[in-house]
Amino acid sequence: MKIFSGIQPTGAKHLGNYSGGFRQYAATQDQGTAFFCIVDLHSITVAHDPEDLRERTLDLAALMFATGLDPERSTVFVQSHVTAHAEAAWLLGCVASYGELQRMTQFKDKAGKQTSVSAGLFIYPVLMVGDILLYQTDIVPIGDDQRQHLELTRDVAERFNSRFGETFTVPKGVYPEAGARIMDLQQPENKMSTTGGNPQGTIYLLDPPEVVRKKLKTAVTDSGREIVHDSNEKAGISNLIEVMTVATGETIAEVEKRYVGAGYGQFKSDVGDALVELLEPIQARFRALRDDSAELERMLAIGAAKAREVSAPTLEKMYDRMGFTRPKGV
Ligand code: AQP
Repeated sequence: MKIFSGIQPTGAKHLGNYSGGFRQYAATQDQGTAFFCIVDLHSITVAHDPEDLRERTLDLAALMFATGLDPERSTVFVQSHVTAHAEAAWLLGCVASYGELQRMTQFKDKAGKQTSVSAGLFIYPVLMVGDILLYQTDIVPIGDDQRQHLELTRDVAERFNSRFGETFTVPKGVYPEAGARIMDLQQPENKMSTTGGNPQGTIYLLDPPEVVRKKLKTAVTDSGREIVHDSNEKAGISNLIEVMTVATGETIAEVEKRYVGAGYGQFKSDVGDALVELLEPIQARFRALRDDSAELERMLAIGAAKAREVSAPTLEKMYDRMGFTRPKGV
């Protein structure tokens, strides 16, 4: 089985990224041949600072290993180090339709918040389609916000296969049972987000313990008392229950049972403690890894070499099936 997922080196990574991303990467890496990609080409779809992008790329690599990716088992690499990704995006951009891309809700949300919208932001889902298909991926561990992009990937793969002949495995998305969409602690109707969220309602993975505890204490809830999961009526408390499941590995029912009769104040404080317990060892591992940039760069270079080797035959097949001549005899 082939596993692939990508994550952007944009901004500070948050608990939502941990829930839908990092922890699923570590959990799925044992199920087959796993590729985890730092999608730096995606990061330039919005205004960015070049120096910041370089630093964030290494930060993200360190976080991926700190949250449990094993370089012996998983291929961790940077998207721009493997030129097949940019090439596949062009070929697949001529298979995906303008109408499909116009329907992407993430594009509509992000474009609505900016005065200048790059063409890259519009076509970025096609880059993601290529990222996944180049590895003949069976499963893609992601959060709920990526569901529509994964559906697009499946549609484009099926269209390519029927138009040009069987070329791609059609991948399936894998979503966490609880915590597939962690919400902002201050605005529980919105997802916890790098670009669109409220920093006070966002738990960053590198937040110090006292900051984590404070953000939990001031989390928005409702006027009730019961710690029960009901996303429609009790969005804030339901989100905190899911945060607790992410921190402890319990199910929603187990958390509810443990807090029968307890008040919101105690619960919020316990969620804060559980998160600190989860994050402290990750932060310690992160600091140790990040201190040695040369070693991180070496690990990423090994990952890129493997990713190039595995993606190249699929890219060749795409060119061939689409009728391109290829350079020969040189
Ligand atoms: N709130 C979330 N709950 C669960 N999973 C989430 N993910 C993102 N937000 C949540 C998952 O994290 C993985 C990596 O995402 P990404 O950093 O590449 O970018 P994103 O999905 O666009 O989300 P961000 O980081 O919050 O950026 P914004 O919102 O600014 O675009 C993905 O698997 C994603 O599903």
